[in-house]
Amino acid sequence: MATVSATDEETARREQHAKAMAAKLAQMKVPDDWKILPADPNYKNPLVRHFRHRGTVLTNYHLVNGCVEHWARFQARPTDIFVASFPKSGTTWLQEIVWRIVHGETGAGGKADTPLEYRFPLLDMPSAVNMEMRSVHEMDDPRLIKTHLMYDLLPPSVHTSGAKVLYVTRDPRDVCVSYYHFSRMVNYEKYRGTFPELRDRFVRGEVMHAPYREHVQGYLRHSDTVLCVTYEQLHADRASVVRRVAAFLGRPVTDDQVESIVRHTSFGAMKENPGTNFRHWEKKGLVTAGQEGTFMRKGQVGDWRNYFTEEEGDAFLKWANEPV
Ligand code: PPS
Repeated sequence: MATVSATDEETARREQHAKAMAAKLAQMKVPDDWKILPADPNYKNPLVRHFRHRGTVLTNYHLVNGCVEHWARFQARPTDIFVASFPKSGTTWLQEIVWRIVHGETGAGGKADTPLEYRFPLLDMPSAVNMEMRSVHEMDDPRLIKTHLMYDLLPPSVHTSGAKVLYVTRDPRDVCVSYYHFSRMVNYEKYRGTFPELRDRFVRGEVMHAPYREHVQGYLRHSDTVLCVTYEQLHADRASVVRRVAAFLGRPVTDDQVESIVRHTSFGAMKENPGTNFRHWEKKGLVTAGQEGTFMRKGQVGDWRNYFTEEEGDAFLKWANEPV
């Protein structure tokens, strides 16, 4: 697969933006409810800092970009559809399925090879200048919105508007492995610690959007209103998941449509699709082409076996499943 390098102009723009945010952070009074976590030298991007805010971990990007004010202003609509998750749980997979159920192959929602973050932007950041995402406010109805926010941090109107919320979970051991590679891949983190170091940070609840258990259990507690699916179900029987999602959204699908959605959402198809493999990130300098592979990495169930011993895997799973 051909790699694309960021232009000098893009690299310079990104570095300038990161420095401007660091300068802004240095000048601003950090609100009392944002507690900075100790700097971790394993993050080779020295500009990233993690904070604990209202029980979750966010970064200086969230703070400086005013995300809390953005969530407070956000008004959900009854036609909105949210795909929520703890990062690396299969969000992109479920998003692509939802997008195809709502929009078919093309149409009002744009083309399928348009970067998914334009078709299905993230709620969590307001302007997201740095991530090049589209603002949720610019979208036509029905708005398809991704979020990694914990259930209790969602703007209240999400719960009262009648908007539909879907949540995807995955074997936490595979989530952690995928998280490790993602943290290595993105230049805003450039994680260079070992897997056990990242795993311990994950368990301590110090990675972005942690704590993991509270995140997952917070949504699963609302499974009477939130449609919960798993990454493993998407692997084992995607057609059934497509039908469940379509029924939940009140958008019936024919057998042909199910077959087409299943085909277009295989790992191979989504890796080939530059829109779902986030190939534009290379041009933007968000990732360095060729260094850590692409967003669509392995897409497997059980890759954790290459990173945990059997005992470590059992202990991690026991920890992840403990009620909090
Ligand atoms: S993110 O950054 O939080 O939105 O990431 P997320 O989309 O939740 O998770 C990325 C992982 O999901 C895998 N993925 C898939 N696996 C199998 N089939 C399909 N179609 C598919 N689409 C995405 C992706 O490869 C990441 O997992 P890993 O284990 O790293 O490969």
